[in-house]
Amino acid sequence: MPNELTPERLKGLELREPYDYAAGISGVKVSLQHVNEYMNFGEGMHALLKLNQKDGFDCPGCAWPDPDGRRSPVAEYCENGAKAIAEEATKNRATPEWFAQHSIDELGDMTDFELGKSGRITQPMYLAPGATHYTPVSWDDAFGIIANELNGLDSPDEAIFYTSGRASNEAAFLYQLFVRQFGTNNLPDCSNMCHESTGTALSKVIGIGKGTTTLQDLHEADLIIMLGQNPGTNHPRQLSALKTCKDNGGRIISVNPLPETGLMRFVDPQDPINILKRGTKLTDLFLQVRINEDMSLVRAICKILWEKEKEAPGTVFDQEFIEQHTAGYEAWTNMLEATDLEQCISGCGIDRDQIEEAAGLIHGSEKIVLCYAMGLTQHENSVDVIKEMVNLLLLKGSIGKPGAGICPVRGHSNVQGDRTVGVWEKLKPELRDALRAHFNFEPPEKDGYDVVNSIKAMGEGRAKVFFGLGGNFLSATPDTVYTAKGLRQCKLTVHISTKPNRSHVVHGEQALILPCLGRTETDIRAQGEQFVSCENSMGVVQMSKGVLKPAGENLRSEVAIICGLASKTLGARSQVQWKDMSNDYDNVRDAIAACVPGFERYNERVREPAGFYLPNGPRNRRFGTEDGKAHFTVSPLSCHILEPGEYLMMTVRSHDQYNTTIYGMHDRYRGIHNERRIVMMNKADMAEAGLSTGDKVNLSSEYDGETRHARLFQVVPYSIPRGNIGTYFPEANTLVPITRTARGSNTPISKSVRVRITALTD
Ligand SMILES: Nc1nc2c(c(=O)[nH]1)N[C@H]1C(S)=C(S)[C@@H](COP(=O)(O)OP(=O)(O)OC[C@H]3O[C@@H](n4cnc5c(=O)[nH]c(N)nc54)[C@H](O)[C@@H]3O)O[C@H]1N2
Ligand SMILES: Nc1nc2c(c(=O)[nH]1)N[C@H]1C(S)=C(S)[C@@H](COP(=O)(O)OP(=O)(O)OC[C@H]3O[C@@H](n4cnc5c(=O)[nH]c(N)nc54)[C@H](O)[C@@H]3O)O[C@H]1N2
Ligand code: SF4
Ligand SMILES: [Mo]
Repeated sequence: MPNELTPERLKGLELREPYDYAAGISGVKVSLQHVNEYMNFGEGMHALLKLNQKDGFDCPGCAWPDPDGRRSPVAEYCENGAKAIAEEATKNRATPEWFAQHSIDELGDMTDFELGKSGRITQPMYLAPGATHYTPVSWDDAFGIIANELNGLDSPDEAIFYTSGRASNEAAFLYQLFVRQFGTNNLPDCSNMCHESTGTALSKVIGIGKGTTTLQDLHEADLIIMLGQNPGTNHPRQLSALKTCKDNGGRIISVNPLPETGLMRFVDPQDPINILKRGTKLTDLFLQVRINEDMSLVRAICKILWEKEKEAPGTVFDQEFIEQHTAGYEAWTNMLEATDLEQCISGCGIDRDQIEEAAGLIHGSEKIVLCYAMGLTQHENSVDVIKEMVNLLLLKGSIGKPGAGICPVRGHSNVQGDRTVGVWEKLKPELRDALRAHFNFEPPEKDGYDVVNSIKAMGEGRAKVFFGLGGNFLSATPDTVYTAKGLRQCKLTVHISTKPNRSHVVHGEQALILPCLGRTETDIRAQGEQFVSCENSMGVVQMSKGVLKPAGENLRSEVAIICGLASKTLGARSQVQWKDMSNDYDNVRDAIAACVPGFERYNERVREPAGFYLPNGPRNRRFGTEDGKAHFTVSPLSCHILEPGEYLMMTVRSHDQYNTTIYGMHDRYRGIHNERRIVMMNKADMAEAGLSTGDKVNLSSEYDGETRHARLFQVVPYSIPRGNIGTYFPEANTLVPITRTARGSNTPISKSVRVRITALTD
């Protein structure tokens, strides 16, 4: 019996030397190969020329910002962006005939790669109770089925409305408005699994749940510290910003359990001289930290700096900044006084000399930027870890001045914007008041379910309808077997999607797929051609206007789908002019401007060529905390007690995927080809466990008396600290326990799962 949750099949592992530089000509070649293989070439080139241009569309890849000023007229994108375009604007179609040819069981037997490559969905599809195949359905009937189920629930809180971070501001705002008028705050989003720990930590200590830097700050920094991030793969144009920093004389420290290629050397494919010089060395100091031991590393650095500060007060710390703008300094230095440096050094697993060197670089820098991503956010103590990073910046006064600040690098292209316009399971009182005043209804007050609580609610039968605005809930979430059980218990599961994915295959009693337009496509409504807008990682809101012909005649925009569904479901209960909203998105933006601070004159400002910056107090040292100060905090160090035979596992992305969408089978930079069911392992650990390269193993994790399994993986020797292993997301998600999450943010612990390895004898 095949495993439909993550088909356990091996493809033929091939190992090569990891790359020693990122991008360069091979990146361009791979971009064009993808465009050529999956798209009509003329359309592909047309789309690429408009990607990230001021009159074009926002890249559906990551949330890295575009330059404010001049943009390259031909190529303001990277390999990842080109792949995202090729994936969305593919010439393949998952038509009703395709669905007729493949039963649900057959779809379940496909790998994620095979499912995604079937192409764009062209027609709303319905899976009736007990049916073996999805069949086409009209939009009207689809809305009727959903409205019926929703209105038949005992309570609005029995429905869950998930959002993935690709949805535009316009779609996201209308979605949360619909959901709140329907009567619930059950608005989990991918952010719950991503930068929720950032939002929780930063709003506490600096009074805003976002980063404080601009692109210019990275260019001007004396020192950039990169922690828990793999930019060569996941935010490739960040490498250009790092290169500019180096060109301007800046330094870079990288902290990662893996020596990621993109952190080491960058060959700018657009700069012939740079290519001839074999590129730019990025990292000056690489610190190969143990998984989840960043806190002991930073604590050690702070302790060293504190000792120096005591010797010559005012020469290391920025005492003026500390005095004027911070709170909690005394408690923090008291804690440093009591800190055992040796314990921190042995905890992080890095040589003392290297830690001293890092402390020296920090000491000698006036302007420090600290960038991080999932390597810091997906652990049990992530909120504390991020606060510890802020401590480091505060002691140097490196926040709220040019060339300095904290830079949580966001994932999905509009994940930050979705949150800004109200997608959150917690409804802020200010937004609640604004929605009430503007739309004349009483929004619900009680917090809704986040991702983890949604899964539990479905698993325990408290939620019965699951609705997804984009994303792939089953594969992206932890504890795949348990999540599947929850989805299967639902009466109805619905997805607004562009392409088939596993969440369509593991379904409720009835299921619907509503196919939508993508970013690349033109969106013509009754009032003419529309555009949408997105907020990037640095808080800039910009318009995005597609250029390609839609993948099918029967597709609708996300905005149109939400408006159609809302009027069908709410009827006379709603006074919102859903039709006007869907005919002319200026109406949606006017509503956002009326309800969300920072969007004043939205329609006017979004039409300016590079968009506009949202307000960000900490950029000007105005901290939105209760006392107006930035806060030093004291947290306990990480503590992982591994039993013999246990390893700490992180789940990471390969170079050839976008989250659960698998572009291909090549993790090119790491030299791992043709196989995703792999375990990266230290050679000494392999020897100790009697394992050789390519050996087949099963993995298991045990938490709270329950054992979870991921079967049939192959061992790959890799440069990784002892006791640590790495696997790919989503194949290893079955091992991530739903019962353990980050304290304060409830984010799954996808980067620190205790795992055992069992060799298979075949
Ligand atoms: N091509 C591509 N681009 C993407 C995505 C994609 O899937 N593909 N996904 C998008 C999304 S939604 C997101 S959130 C981002 C994700 O971007 P990243 O956060 O870069 O993604 P991950 O692969 O999860 O990598 C995390 C990095 O953290 C390191 N790491 C793991 N644990 C630790 C730790 O305890 N400490 C430290 N210091 N490092 C650690 C890993 O070795 C790895 O280098 O990328 C976005 N961009
Ligand atoms: N183990 C482990 N798990 C993780 C992570 C990890 O590092 N490790 N990372 C977490 C993170 S950071 C994130 S953000 C989540 C991602 O979780 P999700 O956002 O739920 O997952 P994606 O794979 O990005 O969603 C892909 C699907 O979105 C649909 N789609 C694509 N474009 C569009 C569009 O324009 N509109 C609509 N409506 N649909 C579209 C397609 O059908 C596609 O199959 O996963 C999390 N899960
Ligand atoms: S860095 Fe991110 S946003 Fe920029 S082109 Fe690449 S994938 Fe797109
Ligand atoms: Mo993410």
